[in-house]
Amino acid sequence: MTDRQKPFLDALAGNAQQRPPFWLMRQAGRYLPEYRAVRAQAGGFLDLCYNPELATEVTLQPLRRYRMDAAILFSDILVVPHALGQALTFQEGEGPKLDPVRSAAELSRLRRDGFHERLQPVYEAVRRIRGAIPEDTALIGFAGAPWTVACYMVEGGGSKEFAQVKGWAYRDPAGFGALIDLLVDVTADYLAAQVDAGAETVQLFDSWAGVLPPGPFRRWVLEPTRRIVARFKALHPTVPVIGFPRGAGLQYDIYASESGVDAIGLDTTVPPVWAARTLQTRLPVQGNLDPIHLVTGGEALRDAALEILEVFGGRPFIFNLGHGVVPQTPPEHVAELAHLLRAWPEIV
Ligand code: 1CP
Repeated sequence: MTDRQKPFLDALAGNAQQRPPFWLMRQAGRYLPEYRAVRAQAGGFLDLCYNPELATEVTLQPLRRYRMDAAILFSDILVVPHALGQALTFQEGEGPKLDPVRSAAELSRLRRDGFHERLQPVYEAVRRIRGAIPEDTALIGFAGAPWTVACYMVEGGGSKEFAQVKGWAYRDPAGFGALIDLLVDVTADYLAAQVDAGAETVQLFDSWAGVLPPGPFRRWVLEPTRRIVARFKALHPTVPVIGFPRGAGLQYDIYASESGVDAIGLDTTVPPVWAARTLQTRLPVQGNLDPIHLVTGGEALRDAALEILEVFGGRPFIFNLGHGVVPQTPPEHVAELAHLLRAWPEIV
């Protein structure tokens, strides 16, 4: 099947679709009972990420229910620091915990040799998923962008203030820059290896792009993204890259024009009319329904989805959420949304 026959890839190539293709960030996960069953069988969350058979199964689960236009590899952005040798655990209900790296001297704890060997199970999952998805469904690979991955590596887990990671970046930009440089290199190679294994596009998740002021945004979000895209494109010139600089606000504009990404993911706070005029005239956009609408459901969900479709529908567009599906989402509400998206524009 050619790209033109996969609506998701066709939209990424810059062609408007009669019915915009869709997928949902975190479309696999705890809101699905069948995910919770496999997760219990796997042991820990990381065991699931490194088990090609089970990672394939949970990747396919949402497609069976909702027939999204794209599958996203089931994994996590934190397998990259883990493969660099940083200790990582996921405690039930608590999120990730890492042994923090907070100075140039501590960078020596990270090792690049063996990186791809440790990630072999992920590449194997990509190969299996590609072989198992329907013909008209595309496969998305992904990684965290350096700034966001560094946030977890330096803070040692989730954070509210980002005081440790910002503190290091502001106090010692050369030392912190060495961590970012390392992440640029391994992330570009990691994404390229996912493509070698069968991924047809890749998304860079910069979930914490929105916490930096303008100067540091340029240096730690925009520049590293630009370098990853350049290094990745040297290996795979025709494979599209989707950037998702969550919370970037007014900086979405320079991110769209300077990062080199082929398409841009909009978070929930981005006004669609502004984005249609300012960003979508330059590149395909993806987004941006508030995931809480999938918790609420009903008329509010329907109205919000239709509003997004009406604003972005005539140009290259991929329908998605503005952030990931949350665990308390009733699966029936996702079914209602999928039904609406498959019926549009006839439904209105
Ligand atoms: O208990 C469980 O089952 C673990 C919950 C979970 C899941 C389902 C985590 C832990 N990660 C994932 C999968 C995941 N993570 C995917 C799978 C593909 C999909 O279906 O979309 C993806 C793309 C991610 C990416 C990810 N992990 C991001 C970027 C996107 C985002 O949500 O902002 C981030 C920031 C992470 C870190 C992470 N992993 C897991 C948690 C709970 C977190 C967030 C921690 C925090 O709140 O800071």
